[in-house]
Amino acid sequence: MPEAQTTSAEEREFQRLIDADQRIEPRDWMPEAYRKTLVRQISQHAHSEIIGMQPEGNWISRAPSLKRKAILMAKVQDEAGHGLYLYSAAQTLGTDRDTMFDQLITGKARYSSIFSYLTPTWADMGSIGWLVDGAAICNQVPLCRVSYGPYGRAMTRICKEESFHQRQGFEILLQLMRGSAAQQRMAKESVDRWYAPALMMFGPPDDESPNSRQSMDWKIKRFSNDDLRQRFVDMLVPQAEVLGITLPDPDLRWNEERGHYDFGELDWSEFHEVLAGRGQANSVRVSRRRRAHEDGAWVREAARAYADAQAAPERIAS
Ligand code: BYC
Repeated sequence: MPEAQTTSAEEREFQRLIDADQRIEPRDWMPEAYRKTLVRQISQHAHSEIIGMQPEGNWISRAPSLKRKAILMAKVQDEAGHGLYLYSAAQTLGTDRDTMFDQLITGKARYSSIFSYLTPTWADMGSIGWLVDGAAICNQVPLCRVSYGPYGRAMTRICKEESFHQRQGFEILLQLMRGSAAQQRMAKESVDRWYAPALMMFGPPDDESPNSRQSMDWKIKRFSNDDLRQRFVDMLVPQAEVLGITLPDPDLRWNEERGHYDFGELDWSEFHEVLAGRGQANSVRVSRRRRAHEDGAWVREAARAYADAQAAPERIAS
C-alpha cells in the first residue's frame, strides 16, 4: 500500500493561504524550499538593479545635454533605491545584507544576463530604457501579485518607476530617429545589439527552466518565461513601428491563428556563455562593484559608530 501523505497543520495553513491568493508574511511558517527560492530570486533581482547602475552610470558624464544628464542621474538613483527595497525584502527571510553583498562581490551570485553587455554609444541609453526596462516591466508587473508580501510591496513601488524609465528610453530613441542620418544609424545599430539579449532576460525556454514549475505552483512566478517573452514581443512590434525601427529578426511576423507575433529562435548558447561569466562585461561589472564596496568601508564604519553611540551613549562619554 502506498504510504499516506502526511502534512502538518502549518503546511496546510501555508497551502490554504497560497490557494486563497493571500500573502505569506515574514511571521508565517513557510517551507524551507519556498524561503530558499525567494531568497535566490529576490537577491538576484537586487543584484541586477545594483549592477545595472553601471552601464548607464558610465554615460552620466557624457550625456549630450544638462537635461539628459539630470534624467539619467535620476534613473540610476532609482535603480539604487530598487536594489535597497529588494535587499530589505530578502532580509525579512533571514538572510543578512552582508552575506548577499559578499556573494555579489566574490562573483558567486547571479545578476541579470543583460548587464554583461557593453554600452559603447549614447543610443544604448535609449535601448536600455526601451528594451531592458520594457522587458523588466513585463516580468515585474505580475510580480506585484507574488505570494510573498514584502516582495510584492517592493515590486509595486518599483514598477511605477520602471514605467517612467521605459518612456525616457523610448523618447531618447525617438529623438535620435528624428535626427540626422548618423543619429538614426546609431539608434538602429543599438537596437540591433540589444533586442535579442533583452528577449533572453526572461530566462531559458520553459522546457529548460528548472525552477518555473515549482515557482508557479507557489505563485512566485505568475507566468512562464516563454509566455512573458511572447507578451514582450507583442508589445514591442507596434512601438518599433512608431520609432521607424525594424527589429532584427527576419522571422518576426503576425500569426493570425495564434493572435501573436511569431519570432525566430534565440541563440541560447550566448545566454549560457554569459551565465558562465564569459559575457562582454562580466568581470568588469563585478570588479567595479567590489571596488565601490571597498571604497565605501569608511561610510559603513561611521554609520556603525553612530548607531553604537545612539544605542549606548554612556560608553562613548566614558
Ligand atoms: N540572467 O529556472 P529559471 C532591471 C538563471 S533588472 C541571469 O527559468 P527562474 C533593471 C536562473 O537564475 C531585471 N540568470 O529561473 C535594472 C536560474 O539559475 P539558478 C532583473 C538567469 O528564477 C537596472 C537558471 O537561469 N529582474 O529591471 O525561475 C536598469 C534557470 O532559469 C536569467 C529580475 O531579476 C537571466 N536573464 O526565472 C534597468 C526579475 N534567466 O538561480 C533595468 C526577477 C534565468 O537556479 N526574477 N537565469 O542558479 C525572475 O523573474 C526570475 O528569476 C527569472 C528566471 C525570470 C529571471
